[in-house]
Amino acid sequence: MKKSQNKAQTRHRFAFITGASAGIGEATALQMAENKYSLVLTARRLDRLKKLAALCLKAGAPQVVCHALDITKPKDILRVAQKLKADGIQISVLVNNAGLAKGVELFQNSKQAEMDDMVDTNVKALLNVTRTFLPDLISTRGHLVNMGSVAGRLVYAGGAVYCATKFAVRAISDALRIDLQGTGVRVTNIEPGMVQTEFSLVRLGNQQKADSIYAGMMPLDANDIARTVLWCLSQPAHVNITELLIYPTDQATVGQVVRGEKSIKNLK
Ligand code: 8X3
Repeated sequence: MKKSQNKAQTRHRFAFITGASAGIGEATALQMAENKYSLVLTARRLDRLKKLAALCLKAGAPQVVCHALDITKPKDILRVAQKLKADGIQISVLVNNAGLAKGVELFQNSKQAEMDDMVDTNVKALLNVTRTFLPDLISTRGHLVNMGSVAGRLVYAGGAVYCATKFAVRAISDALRIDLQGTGVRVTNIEPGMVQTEFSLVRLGNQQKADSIYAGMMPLDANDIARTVLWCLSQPAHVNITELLIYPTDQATVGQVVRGEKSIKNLK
């Protein structure tokens, strides 16, 4: 057997998840594990990733590796990619989940650091991670899943920067679908509405304010979104779910939310 054939046989296919330490990333990792995916879990919080890795192995993932990664640092992305290559790990699913919102002030009152954080993480880092692993995705006819948002379709007061970044995620997804035509790589943009995770706490910096966003209504949870990711991945190779907008039943559009007795949780 030729050396190159031997090498090809020892390469293992993995799903790479950014922001896997909590929320949608964590739930997606666990559901992928239940569906027998091998996983590369990345986030800044390595201690949480290690705990999650143990759960994923228990849930059925054949192999799980963890890497502490700040995706806003291009050199760190390359370091992780080189390590994976050296370990014979090839990425066939990339879930660009990491992202954040900071602040809800009108743009004229917004802070430079918050703007940088959102643009650097939601746009530049997503592009850098994607470009790094596209060769793997192309050679495996893989699947790129971007975590967009309803904020990538509609704008709202105080959302100039966050919405711009999610509009960018939608544009990147649509443009890559064109660039990747003929490679077999699928590109999916998931666009959740209100999901109760650490998202609002990170955005508002205060648990009480974060809880008030979901008061009296029934938001989506991370597992609801993870389930849609798995459904997109489970389609046959000729089917590409290009985008999926998912609201809680209590949300009709941005800012239109029923609470209290009209909430799905209280309907008689
Ligand atoms: C989060 C949805 O409506 O808070 O991506 O912008 S929203």
